[in-house]
Amino acid sequence: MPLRTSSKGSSRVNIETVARLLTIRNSPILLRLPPFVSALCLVVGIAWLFILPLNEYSRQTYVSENAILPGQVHTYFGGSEHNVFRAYRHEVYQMAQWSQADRLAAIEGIMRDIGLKSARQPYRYTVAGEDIQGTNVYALLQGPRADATEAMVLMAAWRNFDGEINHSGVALALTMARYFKRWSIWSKDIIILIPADSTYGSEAWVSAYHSTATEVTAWRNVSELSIKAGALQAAVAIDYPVGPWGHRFDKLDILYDGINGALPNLDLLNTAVSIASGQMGIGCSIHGVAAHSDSYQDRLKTLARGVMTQSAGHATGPHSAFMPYHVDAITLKTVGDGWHDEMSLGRTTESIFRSINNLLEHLHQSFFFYILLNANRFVSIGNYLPAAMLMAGNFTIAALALWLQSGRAPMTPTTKPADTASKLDGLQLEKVKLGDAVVLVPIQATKPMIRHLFLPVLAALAVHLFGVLPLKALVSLHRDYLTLSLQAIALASYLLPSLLSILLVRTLSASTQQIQILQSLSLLLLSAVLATLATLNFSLAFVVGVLAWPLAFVRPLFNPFAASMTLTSTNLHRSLLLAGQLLVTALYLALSPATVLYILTRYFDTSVQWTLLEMAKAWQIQGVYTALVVWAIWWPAWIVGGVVLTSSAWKPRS
Ligand SMILES: *[C@@H]1O[C@H](CO)[C@@H](O)[C@H](O)[C@H]1NC(C)=O
Ligand SMILES: CC(=O)N[C@H]1CO[C@H](CO)[C@@H](O)[C@@H]1O
Repeated sequence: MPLRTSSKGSSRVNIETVARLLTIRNSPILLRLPPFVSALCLVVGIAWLFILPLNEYSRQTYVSENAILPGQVHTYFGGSEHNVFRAYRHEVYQMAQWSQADRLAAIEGIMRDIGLKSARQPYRYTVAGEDIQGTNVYALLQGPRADATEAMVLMAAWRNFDGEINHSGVALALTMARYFKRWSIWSKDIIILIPADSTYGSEAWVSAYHSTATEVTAWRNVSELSIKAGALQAAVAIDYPVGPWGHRFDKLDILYDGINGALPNLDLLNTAVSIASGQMGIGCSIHGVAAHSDSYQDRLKTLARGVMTQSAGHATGPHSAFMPYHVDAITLKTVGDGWHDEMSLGRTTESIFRSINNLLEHLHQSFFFYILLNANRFVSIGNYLPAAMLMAGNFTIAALALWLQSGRAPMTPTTKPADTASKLDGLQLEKVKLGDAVVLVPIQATKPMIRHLFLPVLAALAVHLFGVLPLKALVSLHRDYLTLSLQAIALASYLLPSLLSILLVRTLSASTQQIQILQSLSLLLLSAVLATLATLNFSLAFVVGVLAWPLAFVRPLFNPFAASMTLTSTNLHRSLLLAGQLLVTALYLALSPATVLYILTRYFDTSVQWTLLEMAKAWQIQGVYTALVVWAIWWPAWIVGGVVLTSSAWKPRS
């Protein structure tokens, strides 16, 4: 104990302070505290999301980039363009009945008639035995004032996100192209893109746009683009899924989630919202919450849907593929029955493009990290990030507490010194010689222990590496075997912990301490990954944090008291502890990654095979890392939780 003493008197004071501190350090309260702090983090973290919809924690959106000037221009789209649109719509409707080759030729023909250079891009992906192929058509409109360094993209996928043929969207994009061609104001090039399919067509196009050489592999054959322009500034997709006879819509649903939860600059979204609602009088919705009354409930519902979508990390429209390339992109999707027609949508699109055209540089002023509560209300990262950090903190605290525990063994009564002198605050004290003074310090309830790290570190590494197996199986097997392999993984998930703990405890005779260290390491890794992930994809970190929470609380099942070493456990305390353990165990068993996947497919009313196939395609083609987080981070941590839970069952009885 490094005590600096100048005189006898102050040394006595110091020694008394030390004795007090030692009392606190060993007080049963402090030893029991971590699980409560851990639980508090969890509760506060979840409660945090529920206060975000309040006015105090969210803000009205605003456009911070002055150059955009949303809605400041008069739009001219209308009148004769309406006839052009009707003609194109009719043509597009007919094309839907033709073969792909005829259709591509017809679309290219229209583009050439308008006076644009057009090109095709065939692509083909083979994932899980499924062929995804198509041919994108696109055309370049060279801005009369452009210097070929910047471009904007206007898209309308042939088949929209729901797989419907998007007649009016394609017709409108072609009409806009014809209309834009006559203007001399463009200081950026405009690319008109008709991807064959909303998700993979745009993915193939944008990835080819950003690569110089495309290599052909067994599963990926994406052709190079024969026409390219400058750096893409922004992309806007139109999704106007109505049949040949037209249809008036009520609102624009603005889709903005990108791959892995990346978001476009908030200014682009604000520009679209302020043009549509301010200038054109078209209401805007977010995440399909069409009847949004700006009440607390509606804001919370929007937030919840946003978190769900972002945590899945998959594409939500043609715009999603652009985000990984740092191109801000959104999709305008018409919804509902109302009185707005294609001309209003055309004018909105025109105004958005003219706003982007005004930009002198990439959108950079506003936020890239936000949660929307409504089309014009958002929460910025500073306000929501603590929720995910608390989730990660919950695991850190549990890990540190386990680490501290693993370094101390309970003192057996026989080793108590005989000259136990007196009692202070209910603690037993012993006389200790400190320097030339004799002081009373509390008897140590525990004694320090050397940690044996080799086995736990090796086990933690092995289990995490093992996580590659389910990941590999689920992303590379043929689609027919996906459901079966998930069943196998679910079964293995429930058997593996017991097998591993037999191996560790019986064969390798791992001690209670080593199991504690294993759990501590695994939780530490989980918390570090979640904290890092929170800054990239807040929702995924948060959702995994919530689903994995029992892992912070699982303790050896048949010996629940070993972990909480206190001298003064009463019967009530023991019963509470046991009840808590049973609750945690039940939740632990219910919340395995495979079980959660089954529950989610039930909830969203999709088939397991479809979900797994989509996950495999998203992982392989678009690099969606949700599957990696689930199988290489959450799943191993869950397995370790099970090892901890069952470890005491295999302990040889002495
Ligand atoms: C890749 O696609 C192109 C265009 O469809 C085709 O010509 C080529 O043969 C394909 N390559 C392979 C290896 O399949
Ligand atoms: C041909 C086709 O798929 N048309 C669809 C276009 O979108 C409308 C409305 O969503 C559907 O009802 C049509 O079937």
